Amino acid sequence: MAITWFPGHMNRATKELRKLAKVSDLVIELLDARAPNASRNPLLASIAPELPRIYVLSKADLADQETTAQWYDYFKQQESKTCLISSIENPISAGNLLAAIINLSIEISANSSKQMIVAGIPNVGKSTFINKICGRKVAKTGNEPAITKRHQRIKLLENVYLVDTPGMMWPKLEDQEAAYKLAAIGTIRNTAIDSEEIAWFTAEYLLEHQTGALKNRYGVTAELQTAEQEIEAIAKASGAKNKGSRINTIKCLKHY
Ligand SMILES: Nc1nc2c(ncn2[C@@H]2O[C@H](COP(=O)(O)OP(=O)(O)OP(=O)(O)O)[C@@H](O)[C@H]2O)c(=O)[nH]1
Ligand SMILES: [Mg+2]
Repeated sequence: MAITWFPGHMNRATKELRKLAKVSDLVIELLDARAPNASRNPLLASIAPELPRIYVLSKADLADQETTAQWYDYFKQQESKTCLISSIENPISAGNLLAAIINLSIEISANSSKQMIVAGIPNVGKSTFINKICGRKVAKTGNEPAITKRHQRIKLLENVYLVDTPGMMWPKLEDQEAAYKLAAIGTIRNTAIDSEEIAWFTAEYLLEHQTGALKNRYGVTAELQTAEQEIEAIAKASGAKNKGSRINTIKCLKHY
């Protein structure tokens, strides 16, 4: 099933973002560290190419550490761009953010106000990031895509503002393998996907690329050779079963 998901509020948010970019100084783009390339929204690149950018590799606690380090180096070396890594254990503080901003030669002073857009795909952790930076709950969060529906301007310091934005997809997902990865990490509303299909895609993908991590996480000692064996191991470790002990593949997907 081809995946496409671009509800009306995202279309509206895209238009508003174009206006917002004209009066902002910086874009903070959150990418899911489990799939940084798939989670780069091409619309965002086209909306504000001239603005300095901080990439935040979010949910690093769920991602492969070495791969995250390679992406960090890749973004850091780009002109007018830098990168931060965020995880549950090590969220970005206001101090970390301000240091990154100064590094990009953006001056924070009492004379001029600065506005920073926090943007990215749905469910990547934008609102959580803002709450951590502010040290209090100022934005609504939740573990499903499209929680934030409208822009919200938040004062961080005197003269420094953050704008939380709705998670944005783009109208045509040309790269369907990337779209499947986004579905697997919870970017796309489950009414727009076939969850069973995504569960099998994820099982095959992780078997090919992350067998070691799978075995560690689910305490598997035997060799995992097929996606069926993998799903069975996850169901055993997580109790993802229906009545009659039949494996519930969709629950297994939620457990990754
Ligand atoms: N494991 C992990 N979960 C995180 C992290 N940051 C955020 N989350 C979780 O990810 C889910 C989505 O967080 P939100 O902050 O609502 O994401 P958002 O990008 O604002 O989502 P939308 O507004 O729907 O676009 C929540 O359940 C958060 O607790 C992280 O660093 N690690
Ligand atoms: Mg949000």
